[in-house]
Amino acid sequence: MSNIHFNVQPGGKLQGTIRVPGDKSISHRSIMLGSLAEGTTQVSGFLQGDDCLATLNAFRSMGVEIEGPENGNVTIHGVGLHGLKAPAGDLYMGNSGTSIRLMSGLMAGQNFAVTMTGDRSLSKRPMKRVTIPLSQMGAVIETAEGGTPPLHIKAGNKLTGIHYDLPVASAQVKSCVLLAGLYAEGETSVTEPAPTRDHTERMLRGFGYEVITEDNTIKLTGGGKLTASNIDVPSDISSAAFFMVGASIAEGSDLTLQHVGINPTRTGVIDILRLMGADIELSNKTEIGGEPVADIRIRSAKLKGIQIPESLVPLAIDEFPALFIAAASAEGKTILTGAEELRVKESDRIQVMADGLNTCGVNAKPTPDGIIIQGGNFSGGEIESHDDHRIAMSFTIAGLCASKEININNCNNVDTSFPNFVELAASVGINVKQFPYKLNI
Ligand code: SPQ
Repeated sequence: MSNIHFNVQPGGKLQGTIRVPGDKSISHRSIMLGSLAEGTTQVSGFLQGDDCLATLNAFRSMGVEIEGPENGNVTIHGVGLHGLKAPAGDLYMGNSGTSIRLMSGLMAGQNFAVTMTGDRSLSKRPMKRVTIPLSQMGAVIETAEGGTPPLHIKAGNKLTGIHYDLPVASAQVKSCVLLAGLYAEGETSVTEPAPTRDHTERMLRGFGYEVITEDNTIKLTGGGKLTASNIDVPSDISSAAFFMVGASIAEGSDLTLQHVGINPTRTGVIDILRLMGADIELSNKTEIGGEPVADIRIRSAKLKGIQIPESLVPLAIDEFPALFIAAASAEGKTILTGAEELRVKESDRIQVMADGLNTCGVNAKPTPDGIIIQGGNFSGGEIESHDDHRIAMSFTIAGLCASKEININNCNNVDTSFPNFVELAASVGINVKQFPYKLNI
């Protein structure tokens, strides 16, 4: 595959009304629960990005009949919790941490062995956070040295429910343990140190499974069944975030993003931008399939640097690369702490963003658990994305506040979460071009 890079010319403003693609987290979960449900699940608004397609292909290779995706529509003929078949080969999860971590919980409950692999970036990410609780439940899982993929999950180990205190605020670990709990004897419960995205709990309930949430503890009992339920996936607030930041920092902008998921466990980016002085208005609030959605209108505003409240960190965890661009164009200093998790995403997002900002002449100092960014002049330069879609997209919107061109290397992985990013960004006013050019064939 050729190395795709983006060229971004400085300046521009964002105007218009757009709809960004479907939510990645909800799309993954729709395939997982739809496959394991009894009956047929229709999904609309499904994100046709590489990550969610990795999940879809994995279930197909375990015997689930799945039609689509076509224009975001997927039909899943569920096989029930015990209807999966052994795949012919390894399950390739590409770049997707959500696929490998959530599916390790599900695979631990099967009566066949599975090996899950990933790309260069995923093969560096920590998996002990899921293998430790799963082995406490009775699963037998081997990892590569250092606790990274591939994961070899042995067949047919009987699982028993546990209570698990999550050592990190992670929706993937929480979901992994709860999904394994579907196959475990007795009750499985997890307590999280801070609220994280709750799409798994909401969707399980939507499929008729009892999940009890009491304060920060979530519990369910194994041995039940999932009943098929249709899912309308809202637009991904993590994808919307690039445009929220872009419209805030580019003078003269007025942009509306339609039908965006505003689940309160995901809206930290709105709270942080508002604390920085952003002009963000929510309208047409409604609830679809158990998930709140709204239209979001953003008008440009003078942003100021802030100390980001640590309580908002898990609620905006994927939006920090974009928020660092907002901080770089704001007046004054922005300080982030309590965000060490950013170091174990698709890249070390603290270091990689600091390097890129420094390249562009911004004073950004990484700290063990965060970053200090002095807002001010943003020139331009050559950026390495380190296989990380969110780094590539963040430096694309940075063009709006840059004084020189920005070239971003290795942007192939933008397709993992936002396949039409360049076209949509260009259509609302970002001066971005992709090389080699995308061929419409
Ligand atoms: O799937 P992946 O690669 O882990 O994707 C990321 C992202 O930026 O798209 C993280 F790098 O999102 C995670 C998110 O950070 C998706 C997710 C989920 O769907 O449950 C939860 C978060 O991860 P974690 O480790 O905090 O639970």
